[in-house]
Amino acid sequence: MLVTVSKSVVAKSDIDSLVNAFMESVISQSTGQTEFHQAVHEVAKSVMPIIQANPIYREAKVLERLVIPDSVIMFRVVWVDDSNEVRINNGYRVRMSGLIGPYKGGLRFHPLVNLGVLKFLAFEQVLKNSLTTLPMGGAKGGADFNTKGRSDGEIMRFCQAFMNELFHYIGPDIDVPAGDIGVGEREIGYLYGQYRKLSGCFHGSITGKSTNWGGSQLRPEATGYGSVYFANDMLATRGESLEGKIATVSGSGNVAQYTVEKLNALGAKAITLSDSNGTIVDNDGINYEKLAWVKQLKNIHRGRISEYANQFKGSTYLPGKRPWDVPCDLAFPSATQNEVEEEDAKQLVKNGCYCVSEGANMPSTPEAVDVFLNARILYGPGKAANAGGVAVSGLEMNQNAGCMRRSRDDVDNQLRCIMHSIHENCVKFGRNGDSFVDYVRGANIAGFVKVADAMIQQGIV
Ligand code: NDP
Ligand code: 2IT
Repeated sequence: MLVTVSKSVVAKSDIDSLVNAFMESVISQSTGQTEFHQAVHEVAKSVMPIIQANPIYREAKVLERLVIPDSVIMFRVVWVDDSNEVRINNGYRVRMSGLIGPYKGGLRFHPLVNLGVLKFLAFEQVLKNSLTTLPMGGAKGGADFNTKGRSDGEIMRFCQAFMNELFHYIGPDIDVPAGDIGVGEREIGYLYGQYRKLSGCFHGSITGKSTNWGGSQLRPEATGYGSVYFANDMLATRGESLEGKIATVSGSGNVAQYTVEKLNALGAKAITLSDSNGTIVDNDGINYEKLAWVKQLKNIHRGRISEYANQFKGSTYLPGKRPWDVPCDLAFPSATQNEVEEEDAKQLVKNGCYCVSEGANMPSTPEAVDVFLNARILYGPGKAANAGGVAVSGLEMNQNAGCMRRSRDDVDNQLRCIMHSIHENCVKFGRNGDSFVDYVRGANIAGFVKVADAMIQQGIV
């Protein structure tokens, strides 16, 4: 480490003014990109004292440089739907920082995708990837394409059209995309097939591939499992474990499914799942058998979570609701950004929730984060708690480069070790004088320092 992070040399009010001035400049360069501003603001608040205490960072303008992408690729995606209508979508790849490794981060297909959303995700990815201890830069991409209601043929044609352009910009040492919302095993298959056709190579240029053709064991499970391991590590700081705890989980996609699976394995009881239409509550617990049914429903039949309540007696469906009113010990927001608002956070805390582990990226609004920190609960922000997914992607890159494969147990052990080291780093940089751990500050500083040091060491480029 090139700098000291022990104590702040500048008064809090001065730090606030510096953060405000910095944010004014960021906002003026990226008008309307509200999610990006939100992500940058949170990090700036954490790292400004370190920057002020270390002239080397200030003079090199590390933060100013980190918030402007290395490059942004924007492109047209044209494809033909099942009724022979020509469809047009916007495709993107935001390469935020390549300082510590090839660009790495997922692709999101969702109608709300825009440049600001992808910049926020790419910015978070830079610090998240830094936390994993693996050599990966940060990127994110995707399209404003809605996968819902589309046939397999339409999904395939869209993925092929998307890759027709993206393929110019990716490669195992350049940029390695993976999945995110709306991009799962099916989409990765079609994307990789087209990449292989165009490049004529079997490179590890995408992660999340099927284990039959170069994918890592446990990559589908990794984000959800990792988020539960992170919660377990947070609980251990209070001498507790997951055993017997009641958990609420939002979403019902990749991350939510494997969060529930690992909660079951470690003796906790998950009682909710959701989608953008509503929430199901099952006080008996979403056991393995019920989870297997959910996986079929979501991954094969592409159904809605409301169907759970028809299938399993004793469960209820709450249309239009999120899970945060349901009393629990632990909460795992695993759907999307800003899905936990201030009132939700207050309700969670009021009902006794004392541990939140974020499977999703930036699921809590800044006001909700303040509620958690002021209540001094265990709060694991997404860039730390959900880093297991990209960490196993990093292991997949490493296996592809070495033409080798790792066993499930090996990958699981590495995932546990990586989540544990992220937790340790958050504690190291986030522990307050009174021993409360502010995991937000810890994750931001630990992720930032490594990237900032790399920036200085690599010169003004
Ligand atoms: P999936 O597409 O598999 O599932 C997404 C789930 O979230 C669905 O249940 C979906 O419901 C719900 N959802 C999506 N958008 C919204 C919205 N605007 N409002 C309410 N619910 C919504 O995605 P993942 O499980 O992969 O991703 C979930 C979160 O985890 C995202 O924040 C992603 O960035 C993050 N993440 C994912 C990783 C991965 O490896 N996949 C790694 C790290 C983080 P509906 O069907 O109604 O849209
Ligand atoms: O947000 C994320 O970390 C991901 N969507 C996974 C990225 C990856 O490259 O595996």
